[in-house]
Amino acid sequence: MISKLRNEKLKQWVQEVADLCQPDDVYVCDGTRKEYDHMIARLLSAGSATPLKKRPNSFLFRSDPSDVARVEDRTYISTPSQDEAGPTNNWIDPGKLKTIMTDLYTGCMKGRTMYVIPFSMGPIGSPISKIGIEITDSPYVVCNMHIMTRVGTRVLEALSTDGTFIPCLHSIGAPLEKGQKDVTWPCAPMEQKYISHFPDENLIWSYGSGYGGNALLGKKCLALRIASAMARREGWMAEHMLILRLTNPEGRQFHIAGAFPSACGKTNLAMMQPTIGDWQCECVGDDIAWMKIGPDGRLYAINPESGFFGVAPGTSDQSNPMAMDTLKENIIFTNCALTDDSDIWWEGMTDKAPAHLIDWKGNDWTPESNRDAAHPNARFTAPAAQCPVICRDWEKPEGVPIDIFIFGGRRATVVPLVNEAYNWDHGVFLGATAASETTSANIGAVGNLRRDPFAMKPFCGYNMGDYFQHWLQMGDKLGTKQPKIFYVNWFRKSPDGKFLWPGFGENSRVLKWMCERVAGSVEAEKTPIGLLPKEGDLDTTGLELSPPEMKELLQIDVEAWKNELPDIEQHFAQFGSRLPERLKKQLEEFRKRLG
Ligand code: GTP
Ligand code: SPV
Ligand code: MN
Repeated sequence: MISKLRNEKLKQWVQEVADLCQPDDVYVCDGTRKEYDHMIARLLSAGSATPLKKRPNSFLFRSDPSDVARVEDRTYISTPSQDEAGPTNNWIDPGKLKTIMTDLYTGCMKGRTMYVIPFSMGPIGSPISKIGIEITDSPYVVCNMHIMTRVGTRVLEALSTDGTFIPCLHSIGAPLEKGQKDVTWPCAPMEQKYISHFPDENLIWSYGSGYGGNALLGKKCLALRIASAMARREGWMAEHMLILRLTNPEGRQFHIAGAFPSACGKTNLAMMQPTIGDWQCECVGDDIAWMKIGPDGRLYAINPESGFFGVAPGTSDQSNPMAMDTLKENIIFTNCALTDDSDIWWEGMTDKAPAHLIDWKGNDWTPESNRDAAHPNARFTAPAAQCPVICRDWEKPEGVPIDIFIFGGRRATVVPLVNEAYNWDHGVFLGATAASETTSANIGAVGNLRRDPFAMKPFCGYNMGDYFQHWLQMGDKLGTKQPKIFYVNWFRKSPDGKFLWPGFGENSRVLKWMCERVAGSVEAEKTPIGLLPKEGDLDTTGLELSPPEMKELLQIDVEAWKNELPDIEQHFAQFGSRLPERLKKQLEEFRKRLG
């Protein structure tokens, strides 16, 4: 199989990895439906997959209860010096880390097949696209990569004999001794998990986990951590952003890119169905944007992925009907609950839970069970092309021109529904100081407030101080073609703990105001934190929201904002001399505006 590879570097690397990991056999993926079916058949016979009768070609997987989300504590940016990785990343010296991991990789694929997955992030052959090769011992990963990226022989053809690729080595870290029976979700214990990045070499080594961003290496590892470092070197941007097209009743298109932390609303906003008359929303991407300045000086974005790896809980016909329509066939569900009639269910899918389920751990469940039936980070893997509102231009190699950037997060208090930056530097300040309550997309405490600059804290492949500088420089290059920057919070709560804002499709009202700001058709209210909608400018027709509730949503409590200052100072202080002067200036101006 290896001898069939025509790219010398690839052939050599695959041989090296095979020698190290000692799999029983090696298989080079061709990306065909036949191959997918074959993998699924293997997973079915191993008991890892459950077919879903209600959804053609769809399967449920249950992970090991210890392997349910990304592991930020075990994720490393391994640059020659710790300073290059910066204060927001875990760091181990590359030599040391490679020694540790080479030890782990030695013989780690015994008893298993080693799959070689040629994949393209971005349309094959597009000048923006990058080719990766993932080596993995997980057929579940192969199936997911088929959906999430463009896999197969066409990629090898594009790579040709001398093309370059990003090597992504993955092992679940669970070799099988002769005669040893496999488990349904093999993985390694937490202390052996390593999700490692070597940005100087464009190299990814992942060990021990089979879940999501830990294992589908095209996504967070390549398209964000490695790509962000490449983007800085090459003068473009790799961001944790959804991309959507909004068309107003007059037919004018606005393209919006939004960065919210994990499980904070990107997928939902990307497929949102506007509740306001005659506005149309189309989805270009739900998680990652690669952006380059085009010949006209504007910023163009592509979605490097070809699927959605979306949060299942909370998804319903009410909250995200377009996602529900996408999920009808050809889907991989992971850690959802199983119904008695062979369908899936999760918290929030229906008002009333079914009377009986098999929960994500494989146990009987009833509404009296007092625990979640689906894991809070249960996910669906779905082909993007199946989304009824996928934008007709979603695979356009040159991308779509961005008019608006949105930052945001999950904040029960303090942060208003929407706020526009005074200018680019102020917008970068808003992104750099973004804070959000932690979610179950990472293994760790949920609900803790943390600074998550640009929603990139877990995904920036270099020093975050330099990343801020890169944003400022991109703004300088864009000049008058800069997108406008906004900050949103869909998650403000009333004193009795309820969300004040209805969210989901109603978020279109906020996007409409942004578009009107871009078009210059409405004024805005100057406040210490930024520009807010003037009374009556936010379209609330038909919304059951009382004037006091609306007031609370847009409320700016100056004292509460003053209380944020010490934390912002501390956050900035960790970057030392790498913190751009222009951001220090923004902080001082903010302090002055607060009085
Ligand atoms: P990742 O895939 O982890 O990057 O997450 P994401 O940013 O795409 O988040 P997603 O859209 O999947 O939303 C995560 C959770 O937030 C789901 O349970 C949603 O139902 C919920 N959510 C999304 N948008 C809104 C909103 O506007 N209001 C409220 N209250 N909840 C929302
Ligand atoms: C996220 O956590 O931001 C995700 C899910 O999009 S994962 O691919 O697991 O990182
Ligand atoms: Mn994400």
